[in-house]
Amino acid sequence: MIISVLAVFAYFYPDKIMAKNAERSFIMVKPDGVQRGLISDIMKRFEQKGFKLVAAKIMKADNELVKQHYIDLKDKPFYPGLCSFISSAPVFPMVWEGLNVVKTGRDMLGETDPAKSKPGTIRGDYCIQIGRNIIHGSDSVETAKKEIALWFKEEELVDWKLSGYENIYE
Ligand code: IDP
Ligand code: MG
Repeated sequence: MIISVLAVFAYFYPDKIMAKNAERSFIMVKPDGVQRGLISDIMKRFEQKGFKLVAAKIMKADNELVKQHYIDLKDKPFYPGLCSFISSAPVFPMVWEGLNVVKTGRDMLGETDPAKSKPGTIRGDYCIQIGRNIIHGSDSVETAKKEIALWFKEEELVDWKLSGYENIYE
């Protein structure tokens, strides 16, 4: 019954279904991950999962950009050190698209503290301490929108169709 209601919904409102599949997350390899040569492995995990890469670049972020990115943490004692570390060397920001990519992306990253992250997650597999946890991922769809706008210009986001789309989504 639920399936047929969904099928009817999908038939009449294909754009709504597409919109869900077009959720975007801001994922960034931090300087420690870049220096340790982990960009390709991280990209591979998102790509093989079935998510679509919409934007990516290597860049050195200035301190103002990083301070804005982490503005919600401005009262934390680690905020100055965090901002100077993230702006100290190149980072690799990306935008990935797909159904529930924000939540699934966070699951793929693991916990903020690598010591609490399960093996099989990115932080569980590749790092040890919280201040060198190699990767950032948006924590909500709203945050993702803000972060994408902060790090990328509209023209850097590539609109394209994944040829394997029908083999990823029902
Ligand atoms: P998240 O990256 O898992 O979303 P947040 O709480 O948003 O975690 O913190 C942002 C980043 O700040 C973390 O990824 C980590 O690099 C750093 N951080 C968080 N808590 C601590 C801490 O207690 N000591 C040092 N660095 C921290
Ligand atoms: Mg966070």
